[in-house]
Amino acid sequence: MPALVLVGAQWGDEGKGKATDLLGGSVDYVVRYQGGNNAGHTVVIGDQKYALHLLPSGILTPGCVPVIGNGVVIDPAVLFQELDALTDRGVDVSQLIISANAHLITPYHRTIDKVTERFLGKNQIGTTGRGIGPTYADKINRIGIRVQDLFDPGILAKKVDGALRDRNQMLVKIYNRRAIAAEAIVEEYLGYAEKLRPYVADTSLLLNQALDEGKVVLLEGGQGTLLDVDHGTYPFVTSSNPTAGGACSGSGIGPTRITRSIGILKAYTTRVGAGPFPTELFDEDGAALRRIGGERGVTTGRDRRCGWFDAVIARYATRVNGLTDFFLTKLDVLTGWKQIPVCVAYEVDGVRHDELPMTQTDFHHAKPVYEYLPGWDEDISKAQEFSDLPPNAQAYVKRLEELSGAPISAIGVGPDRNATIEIR
Ligand code: 2SA
Ligand code: GDP
Ligand code: MG
Repeated sequence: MPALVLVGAQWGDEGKGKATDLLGGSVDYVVRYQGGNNAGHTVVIGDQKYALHLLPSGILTPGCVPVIGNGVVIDPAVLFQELDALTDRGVDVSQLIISANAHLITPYHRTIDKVTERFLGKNQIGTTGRGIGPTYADKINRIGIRVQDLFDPGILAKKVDGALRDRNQMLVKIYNRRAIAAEAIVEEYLGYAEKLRPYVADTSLLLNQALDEGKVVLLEGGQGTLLDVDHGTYPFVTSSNPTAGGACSGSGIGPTRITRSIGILKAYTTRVGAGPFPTELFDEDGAALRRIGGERGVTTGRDRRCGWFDAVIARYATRVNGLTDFFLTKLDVLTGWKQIPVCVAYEVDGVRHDELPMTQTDFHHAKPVYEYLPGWDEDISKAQEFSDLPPNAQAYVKRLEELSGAPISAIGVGPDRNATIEIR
């Protein structure tokens, strides 16, 4: 039986939290497969708003088992803060399962994230400062700390000591910072061991057994396609693979199990952090999208950069994720514009590009080629059927579908779980 994957089709914050929550009722497991508490996934249920960072959005659906897969990086202090906050609000978190192979973010990863960013000056990536990049760097360097290491104090002490040897030299000599003491970190992290133990399992084994039994597994991506370390706007990316391929390596599920790959696509574009963004707006339209769309980072509170819809990016997301369909979100935010520009291609030094340019240099110089679609004034936030939308809104959706290369199966017209048009 199937696994399905849900990925951000742009630079993140497309509304993946809401989409995961929507699907939660029809799936048995929801799995985070990459990233960590850099993510900010918002779910609105009636008058209750939840901001999830590390936990899968499926944690809010009773009966659905939330899983933190091996590809995720975990800050244990944040994990317990998030679990406690949900418990205080009456959410049952006892079903959570955490991979023994997931890597741990430590205070030195957070410190290195912050000092390296500061050192880059105006060339900053604009990271969330949560220690994500340095933790993945240690994983790839084979000096990372994994969840299972907490259950072997000798190994933990050896690993923290080993990792800090080089890191302390760097902190002291290059960044003029104080060295970090290994003992304090080992003591703090051993303190998490018994609290974590009940949640820890071989998640790959459990998920594959669940699939064998006919259960449905939803793999929930964080960030987005253009923030992928391989397929995104490198180096202005996160340090993991949010794209659909990452769902396999980050969960231990084989690609033949995945039958659906859903791209979450905002009806316009946003980005938080530095890096190229061809349709970015620096005028009143950009400010209006930010204001009406509430475009502010869920984790850091930073203003998001805003721009018009970019179909080149949507087509690219279809291709690199093998998307079967899209959820189009935040269509309601576009109500009130006389006409809405849609980027259909780029121009780079006088040459038209219908696909993402091969080189970073060309992408940095890409100028959008716009098509202008007529807008609508009617309030669409109560629409429940596609036919409830005004004709110009219908035409906008149809054109985006045509340009993006995969069918749109749901449309978001408001933050609430129910403010959704499902297209059958
Ligand atoms: P990092 O911290 O190493 O992952 O940062 C590297 C880049 O990835 C971007 N990034 C994000 N972009 C959009 N949304 C994210 N989550 C939060 C949200 C962001 C926030 O939901 O609003 O609150 O600022 C997210 N996480 C990472 C980041 O901006 C860097 O460009
Ligand atoms: P994620 O990281 O992809 O889960 O997205 P975020 O939660 O960071 O940002 C999406 C924001 O848009 C959240 O505040 C959601 O509540 C909100 N949202 C999601 N879908 C819709 C929609 O269709 N319309 C409106 N107006 N807001 C939406
Ligand atoms: Mg977000």
